[in-house]
Amino acid sequence: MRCGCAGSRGNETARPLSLTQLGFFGDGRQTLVDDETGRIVYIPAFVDPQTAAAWFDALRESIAWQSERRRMYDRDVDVPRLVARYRLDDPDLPATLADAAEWASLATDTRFNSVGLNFYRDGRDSVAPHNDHLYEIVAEHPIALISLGATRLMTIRSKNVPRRILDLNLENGSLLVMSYETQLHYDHGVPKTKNPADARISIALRVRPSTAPARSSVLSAVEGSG
Ligand SMILES: O=C(O)CCC(=O)C(=O)O
Repeated sequence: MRCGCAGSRGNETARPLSLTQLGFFGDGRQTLVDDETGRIVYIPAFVDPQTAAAWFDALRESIAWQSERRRMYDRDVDVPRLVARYRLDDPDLPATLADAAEWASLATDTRFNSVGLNFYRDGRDSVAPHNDHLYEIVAEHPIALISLGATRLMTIRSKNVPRRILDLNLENGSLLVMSYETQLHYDHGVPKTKNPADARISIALRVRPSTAPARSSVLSAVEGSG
């Protein structure tokens, strides 16, 4: 299966939307996987363009973006993107992230408790194919990814036969929802591109186990070294 999913739907309001407005009853929603391997749903224009632009600017300016290095084989390499992470009950949570979490929670009927941020400065930034660590997410809750800024390709590939490849353009303002089960069956990644690419920010909402070690408010994301 290969999917060049694209499309957009204008929405002028800056307030949280009802489920009907969000397209959960068909308007623009694309169900990419819905079987025993899990469920992947893509919703273009989940966030209206004005709100998406305001969120992008606010996050780019206000987040204490971290650059990281990781051990790869026998050497340390730069993680090719900037990252940050908050718990949603953090008193210092930026208002933009509280809003984004509320929208995603409403759309997915999920009480997320964690938000990871990725800042792709240009086409050289990326995240390598990976699945979320299963011990870091709670079963039966989905992962929600809101994309802001430049469109970037996400590749979603099955780990086992039958081989499936989904090439999905993540557009500004879109929401991608992946069920927990998909993390068992698929890897996802954002490859580097030689095409000109402006900056992109992704907001990744998750339900983390309450037993997860306490960490400071802004943490480096460990998912995917790119
Ligand atoms: O930037 C994206 O859309 C993907 C981010 C991702 O895979 C992750 O945070 O684990």
